[in-house]
Amino acid sequence: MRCGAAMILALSVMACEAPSAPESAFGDQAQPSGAEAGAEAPAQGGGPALEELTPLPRLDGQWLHLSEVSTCVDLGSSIEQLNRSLYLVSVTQRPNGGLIERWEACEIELTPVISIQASVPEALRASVYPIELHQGQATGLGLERRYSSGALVELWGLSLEESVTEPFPTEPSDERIFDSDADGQPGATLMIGSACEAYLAQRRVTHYIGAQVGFGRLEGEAISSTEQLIIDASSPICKTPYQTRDNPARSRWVRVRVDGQGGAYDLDLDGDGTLRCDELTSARAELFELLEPDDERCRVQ
Ligand SMILES: [Ca+2]
Repeated sequence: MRCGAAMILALSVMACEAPSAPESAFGDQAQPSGAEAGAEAPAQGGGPALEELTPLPRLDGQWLHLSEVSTCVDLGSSIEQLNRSLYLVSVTQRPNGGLIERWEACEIELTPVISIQASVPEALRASVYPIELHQGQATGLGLERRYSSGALVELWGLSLEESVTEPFPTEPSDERIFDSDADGQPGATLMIGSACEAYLAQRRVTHYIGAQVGFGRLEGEAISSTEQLIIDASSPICKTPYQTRDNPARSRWVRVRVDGQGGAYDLDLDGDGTLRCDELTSARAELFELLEPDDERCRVQ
């Protein structure tokens, strides 16, 4: 059984919880060994059946993490823009629950604003990621498990000593701005539409907080704040800054184990023992239901 995208955590817990095992004349069959369950569980299509899965004591392993962060763009009326980022997160959990996480961004998608599609070039993605984070914490087991990522700081075209608290640059001449994607233009280059390039500095700080809601699946809120300074552009039309607001009530994340442990999804499709982004992006549609932009959700209540 699979869990639908859950706006409401409580509903999702109910939807994903494993059914209690029926009384059996053959003893307890709900404890298969992890490796065998993994080999037998279907990795694709409908996903593994919950009753065949083995609860895992720690979060160690590899996870596909979809972050959907909502921003409201105020251009006369308010328009919702979603940043859908798909990360491969490799997790090591210490005995105290402290987490070492390596975040690789496989895909960063921005939904269009008034039909203009911004896109993140490969050079920008490769210059920023992976990010290693040592702030996460997990406590509890199974559906009691709670998770916090700590501050994931994504700096584009920018170098800061105090990455969260240092004041963000306000002038293009700020010496902390640098050509991080090495394309000869200041800061990081974002494509605006198909022809225009914007050169910018950006800081995004995100805390992912949530809970385990089913086998190999965590969900929760994304508390995220983005600052941006447009330094220059290849055409004046791309240089226009616009007012944006963070929209935390719509921002959320879902994380699914994809390394096959305990009967989880195994997205090592070519069986070479490593997970690569090209194996993962095709699974996005299968594993996650996406939010769609809804400008109504940008009205100030
Ligand atoms: Ca650059």
